[in-house]
Amino acid sequence: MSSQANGPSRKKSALLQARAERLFPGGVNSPVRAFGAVGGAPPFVERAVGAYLYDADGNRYIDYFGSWGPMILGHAFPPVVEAIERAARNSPSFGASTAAEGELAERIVACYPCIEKLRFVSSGTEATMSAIRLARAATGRKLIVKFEGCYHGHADGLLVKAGSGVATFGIPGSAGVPEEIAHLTLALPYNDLAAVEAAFAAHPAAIAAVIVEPIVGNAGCIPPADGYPAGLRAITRREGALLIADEVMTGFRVALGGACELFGLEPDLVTLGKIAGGGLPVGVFAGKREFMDQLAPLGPVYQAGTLSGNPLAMAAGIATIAYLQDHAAEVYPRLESTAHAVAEGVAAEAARAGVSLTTNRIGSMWTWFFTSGPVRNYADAAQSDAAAFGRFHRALLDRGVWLPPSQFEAAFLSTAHGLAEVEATLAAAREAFRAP
Ligand code: KE4
Repeated sequence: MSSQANGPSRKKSALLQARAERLFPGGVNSPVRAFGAVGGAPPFVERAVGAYLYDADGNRYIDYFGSWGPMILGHAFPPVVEAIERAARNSPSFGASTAAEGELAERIVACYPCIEKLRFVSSGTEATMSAIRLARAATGRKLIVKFEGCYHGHADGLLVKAGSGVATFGIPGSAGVPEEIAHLTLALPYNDLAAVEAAFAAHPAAIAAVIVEPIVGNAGCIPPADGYPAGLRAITRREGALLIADEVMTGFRVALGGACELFGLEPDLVTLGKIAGGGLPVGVFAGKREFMDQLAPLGPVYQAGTLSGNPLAMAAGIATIAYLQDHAAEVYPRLESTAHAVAEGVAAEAARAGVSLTTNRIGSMWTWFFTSGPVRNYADAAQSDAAAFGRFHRALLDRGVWLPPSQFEAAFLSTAHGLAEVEATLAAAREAFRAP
């Protein structure tokens, strides 16, 4: 696979990149955007409409990362844009209570029966960080269990790698994370209930919560094994620990009620984000009243945010969730059939070219792993040929198809993607797999 020798001109992006590198570490405001995992220089996006991104040089790309999940209805979806414009005319922010917060909250509760109360924050990181503080307060315990390959934002206690054994304390996953904090987190292999049992046996009455991506997106897409979500629920309930379902990525994506709906999962707390804000900064942590009412100002757990429940973000979230609720019967089958055509279509092109791929997909989130597979956990995913994925990424980008720039990310598509985009993507993949 190779990029096209006469690939599209990106001169303006190159100039913008040079300025960005003088201003931002790595030229970006979030590391994955730097294309470090796939090589090449990232195009600078100027605008986007429907299924398409347009860069500073006027090149057009079919978008398969959708702002990392939020853009499920496509870019510049008119009801969302109009809602933001209307809200902006009343001033972008008040720092006071508004009716819009209640409207979006009621819509979220309608989609998630496990939620009795919620609180808005401005990112997924804030949501998971706050949920963990709440779980520690509610249980009086300190330890947290997470899973290798799952990402829950960049709070210190969640930037932790596995220790030497499943029951040993975590080690810092980033510079700047003190060992003392990492040692409060156990990082276990995903899809392995025996490892969870061993952790609870080694640390009786000490684990406050288990936080999990019920469908992993951050190691690439890794679905749970049959019975895994239910197994986590049973073990945590028996052991008196809270189960936190981190649905920042999967919420409203794989179903209106996310993975909780798909698997009939009733977590104690759930975190949401991305689609819930329609592309504006929104995070949510939510759950049973007995836990949520421990939050200030009612209870002793402090948590706050200047722009929490921001009127523009609420307007974008309401317009997005309302549309999904009103059109779910059409939206989710459409996303399923389009994603099937793209994901399995590219896999078929790879097979015809003798390229070994494992395709993991649930609904409109998927990953092509460059390995023979199966990919059931992070260790399996790490067997992938990331360099081959990088070549594939660059080859498709030069052919107008923009995949998430890492083997260990999920791809997404929107209701704006259709037959034309499927055919263009399969044609680009066919060429890329056949190029020397
Ligand atoms: P943010 O703080 O980035 O809003 O959300 C953190 C987060 C929490 N939980 C899950 C399951 C997530 O996927 C994320 C963020 N996802 C990444 C994509 N893998 C965001 C993209 C980025 O870091 O730039």
